[in-house]
Amino acid sequence: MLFPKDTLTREIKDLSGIWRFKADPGNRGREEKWHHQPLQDTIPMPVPASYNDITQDAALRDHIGDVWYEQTFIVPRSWSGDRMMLWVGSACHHAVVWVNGVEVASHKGGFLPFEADITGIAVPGRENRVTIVVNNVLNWQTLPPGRIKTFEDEKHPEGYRVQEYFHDFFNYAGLHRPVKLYRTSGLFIQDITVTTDVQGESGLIGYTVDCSQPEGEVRVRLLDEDGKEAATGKGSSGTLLVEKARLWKPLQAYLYTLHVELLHPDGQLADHYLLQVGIRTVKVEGTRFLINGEPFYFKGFGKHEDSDIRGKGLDHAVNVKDFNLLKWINANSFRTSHYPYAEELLELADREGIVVIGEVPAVGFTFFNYNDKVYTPDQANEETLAHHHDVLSDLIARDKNHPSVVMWSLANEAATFQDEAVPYFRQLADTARRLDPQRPITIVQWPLPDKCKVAQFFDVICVNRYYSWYQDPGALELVEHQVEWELTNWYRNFGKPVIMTEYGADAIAGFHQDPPVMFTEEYQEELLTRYHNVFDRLDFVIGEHVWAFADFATKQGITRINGNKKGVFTRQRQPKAAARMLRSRWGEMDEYP
Ligand code: GCB
Repeated sequence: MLFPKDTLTREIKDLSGIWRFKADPGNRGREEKWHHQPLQDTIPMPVPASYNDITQDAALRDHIGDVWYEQTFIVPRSWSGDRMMLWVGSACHHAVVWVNGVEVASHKGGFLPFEADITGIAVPGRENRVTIVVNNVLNWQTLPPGRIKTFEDEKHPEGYRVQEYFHDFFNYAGLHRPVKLYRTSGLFIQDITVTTDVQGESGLIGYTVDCSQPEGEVRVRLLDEDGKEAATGKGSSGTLLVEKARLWKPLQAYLYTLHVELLHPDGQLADHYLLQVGIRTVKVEGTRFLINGEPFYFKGFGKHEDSDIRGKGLDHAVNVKDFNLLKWINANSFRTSHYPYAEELLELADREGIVVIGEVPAVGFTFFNYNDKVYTPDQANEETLAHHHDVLSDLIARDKNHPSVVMWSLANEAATFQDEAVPYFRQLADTARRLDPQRPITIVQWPLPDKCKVAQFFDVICVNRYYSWYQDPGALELVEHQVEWELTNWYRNFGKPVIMTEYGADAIAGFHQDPPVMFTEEYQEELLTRYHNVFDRLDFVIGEHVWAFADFATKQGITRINGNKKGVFTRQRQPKAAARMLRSRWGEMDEYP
C-alpha cells in the first residue's frame, strides 16, 4: 500500500478536521446499526487525535469499548469514473468503516494504515457519509496484549470492569492519524519496492513496481536534489546505476526522487507516483553496525507518540519540535518504541538524516518474573503469533523504502526466557529476513543474558535495564559494576554488538537535591553518566538510547506520578538537567567513532 500523495495523476482530499463523535458505553451501536443513519447526539471531536483528553469527562478518558466517528464529504464531479480509495492512517485498535451505510473495511491493529476501495459506493457530485467505529479493547490476541478484569466481590458495583495491560503507556485510542480520500485511474501502481547498494562511487537502485494489471508499461526517472536526471529505466523491475552517487548519511541526508510512471498501451499516462530514495547500505559485521561501510554509533532515545491534549494524535508541530530537539541534543537516532509511528514522521527522519529502529507493537509480553508463563494456549498463542506475523509484514511493507529505517525490532521485553518463545521468535525472525533481506533485525531484551533463549536469531543485542532504579533503588554506586557485568555477559554469550536501548530514571522537573536522590534532576543526570562510563569502556557497545525522550502519559498507579517522568525533556518538551549533559557528551562524539 502506497502512502497517499498528490502526483500528476493522483488527487487527495484530506478529511482531517472536526468529526461528529459518540461514545457507546452500552455497546448498542453495532446492533442498532448506527451507521445506517447520521449519528445522533454527537459531540465535536478532532481527527487526528486521541479522544481521551479532549473533553472534561473522566468516563470518556477511561472508556472501554466502541466509540463512533462520522464525517461527511463531497467527492468532486471530476472524480467520476476514477478509482476512489479511503485511507485511514490509524484507528486504535480495531475499526469497521462504512461509507453511505455500506461496510467497506474492517481492521485490527492500531498503529498501521489500511484502506478501502469505495468506487461505486461514494458518489461524485454529492454529499457522502463515512462512519467509523473504533474499539480500544486489548486482549491476548492483540498487539499490545491486555485483558478485561471483572470483579466478583461486593466491594465493586456489578458489571464494574477495567482494561488491564502490561505496557507502560496510556491506552490512548481513536483516529490517531489522518483519514484521506484519493483517486487513481483504473490502471494504477499498487506498490513500489526499492533497495539500494553502493559500488565504488556508484549507487545501485533496484526497483520493482507492482501494477494493478499487466498490460501497462512502466517508466522510471530518478532526479537528484537539483532536479537533474540521474538515471532512467523501463519495465516493472530493474536496476538504476547512479554515477558519482550522493549517499544518504546520518545527519547528512541526501534524497533522490524516483518518478514512477505507468502508461496505458496507447502511451497515455495512467498513473504517476513519487518516492524519495536515499542510497545507503546497512550491515552488521562482527561487533560493528555499518552504514555505508562505516561503523555507526546510535545516540538517542526511545520515544513515544505522546503529547498534551492530542495524546497519540499526529501533530506536525510536536514532531518538528522533537526533531529540532534531537538535533539540538546531538542525537542521531531513535527507536519507535513501542509501535510503528506515523509515516509522516519517517519522511521527516529521511529528510533530516535521523536513523530509526522500527518496532512492532509487541510490548507487554512479560510479567517480569522468570516463573511466569506468557506463551500459553489461553494467552500468547497461535492466534497471537499469526497476528504478530501480520503486523510485522504490514510494518515492513509500509516502511521498507525509508532510508532512515535501518533495523526492525520484533518485540520489546518479551518473555524470551520461556521455552515456547524459541519457536515463536524463530518464525518471526525468518519472516522478517524473508520480507527484508537487507535490514538487520533485533529484539529488545528484558531477561538477563543467561536466561534469554532467542538472541541467537537476531543480529544485534538490544538491552533495557534499570540498575539503581527498579533494581537497588538509590544505589548509584552499584551502576557501573552491574552494567559492566551484564553487558559483558551478553557479549560473551552471543558475540553480537550491543545497544543499550533503555536506561534511565524518573526525574520530576524542578526537583533538586545534592548529593542526588531518586526523582531529582541530579539523580537522573548522575545515573546516566555512570552508565556512559561503562559504555565508553566496552568496544562492543554500539549505541545508547536513553529512556525516554520526553515524559509521557501512563495509566494511573502508585509508581507513576502523573505519568512516566523518565523523559530528558518534559512532556512540554523543556530540557531537564540531563539534557544539557547529553548535549555536551553527544556533541563531542562522532556518529562514526
Ligand atoms: C521499560 C519499558 C518502557 C517503560 C520503562 C519504564 O522497560 O520498555 O516501556 O516505560 O521500562 O520506565 O519502566
